[in-house]
Amino acid sequence: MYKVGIDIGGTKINTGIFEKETKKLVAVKKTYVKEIKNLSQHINDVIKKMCAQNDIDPKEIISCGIGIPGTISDDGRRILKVPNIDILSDDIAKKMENDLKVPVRLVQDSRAAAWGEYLCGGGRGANGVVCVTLGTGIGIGVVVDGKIYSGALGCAGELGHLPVKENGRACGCGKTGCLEKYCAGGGLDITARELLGDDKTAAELFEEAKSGNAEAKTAIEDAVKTLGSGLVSIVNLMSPDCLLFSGGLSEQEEMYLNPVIDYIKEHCYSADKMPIIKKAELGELSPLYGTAFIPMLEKRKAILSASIMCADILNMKAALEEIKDAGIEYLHCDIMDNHFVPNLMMPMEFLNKLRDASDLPFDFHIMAENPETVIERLDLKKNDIISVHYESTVHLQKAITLIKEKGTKAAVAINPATPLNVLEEILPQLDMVLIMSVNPGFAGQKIVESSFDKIRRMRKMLEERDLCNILIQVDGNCSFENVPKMYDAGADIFVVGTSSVFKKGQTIKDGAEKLFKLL
Ligand code: S6P
Ligand code: MG
Repeated sequence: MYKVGIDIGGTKINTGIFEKETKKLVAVKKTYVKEIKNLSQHINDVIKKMCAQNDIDPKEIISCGIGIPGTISDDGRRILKVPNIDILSDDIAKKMENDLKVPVRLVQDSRAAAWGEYLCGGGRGANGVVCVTLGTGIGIGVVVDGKIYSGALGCAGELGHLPVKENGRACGCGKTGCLEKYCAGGGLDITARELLGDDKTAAELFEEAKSGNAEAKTAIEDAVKTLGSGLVSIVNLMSPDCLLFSGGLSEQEEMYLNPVIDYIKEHCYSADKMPIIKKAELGELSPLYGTAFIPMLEKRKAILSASIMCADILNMKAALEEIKDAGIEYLHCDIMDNHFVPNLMMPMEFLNKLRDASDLPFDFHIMAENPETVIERLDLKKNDIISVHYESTVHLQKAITLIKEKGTKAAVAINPATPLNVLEEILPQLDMVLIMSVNPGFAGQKIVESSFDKIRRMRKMLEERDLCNILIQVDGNCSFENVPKMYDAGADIFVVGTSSVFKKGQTIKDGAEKLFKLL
């Protein structure tokens, strides 16, 4: 299996194909674009050509990450702001997904570079990696404790847009006097034009300084100090153990990179240890590694919740131990009142006994009229989930607020005939949606076939609303045959009962193992 990483710049597109397991880069190609009407089609053609040249079956490509020099929505699907290039359309991820037929996610390119270096380059083994890309602009990617840090508002690392001069040079971000307009390649190009003449570039500014032009030398020294001081603030704020430099301008080692590093070392606050400060190891390939392996494109985790009403009630203690041992993460506790559903199940006293016998979180599924009174009586712990049926109360929002006040996770369950649009208003307040794939009340029922499509539509609804943090649970006939299809449709948590882990003639552990292998 293969993963594709793409890095889109002002004029160039770098495309890499990686082996999924070994993270080995098996093919890389640089293409140049000026004005491309159909960028998605262009990239798709490049990938196809690369596959043909390297004997790769395109069907073996399982995902594609794209690095963008701008701000991206949390779910990696939309471009929010791109200061410097105009070849990108908002729906590039969607178009690429339609063309490639695999999941596609966007990531800010400097974050991708930091992630690539953290995984496979100079940041391996570090806990806090800051990677500074010195290119036409300045981008900073931050990795903390194994996670890309984006900040609460998604704009972490935008040091390039630190104001360093009042009423200074105009910047693509819409403001003036930004640090990158003085210290990045594009900024030094402007300095070169101002000092040496209209057709001059940053490269010539460095040449002039090397051959003794005092003005050029001072201009570069000023840029070193400005950049160095900005980076000291990053080091003092984040206290990383590794600070890396990549991008074209970092090749100017003698006159630029090394003095910047010296400045940081001289001025940053340190107690007993200094961060490692050096050039990134993967060069222009670091964003490719980072985009191909962004966590968002890793497989969704499949979670099992064991339906306690299906366990052997006479050997419950042993069953609870086996459930935990099998890697099942929740105890699904059905509460039925013989009104909302035609069955009666799990008295409070029994649930409390279960609580004492297992430290797994509970996944309460309330199938009762007046669910609010049931919620009030539950013995709850922080990581529990409570699902209330949409059909069981006219005061759904009140019930969800009550669950939240109890400090647990809140979910709404819907019956097979209930349409998804009833969730529209309440969705942002939820941690999970429970899709019933049988009519509630009994274990061992036949699946309602339309459930697969319902899960698919639910996943789409969450994606369109940037609500992918909400989990989708399915309850009813989560069998060995159905769970993989439910997972592919977009479900995360599977209530496992008589059709899989509690099937006769096999242990709970064997059943769970079999399911995990299928996913
Ligand atoms: C049924 C209840 C469920 C069942 C579970 C049984 O209304 O809400 O949680 O216990 O679905 O699973 P199975 O595999 O027997 O269908
Ligand atoms: Mg249930």
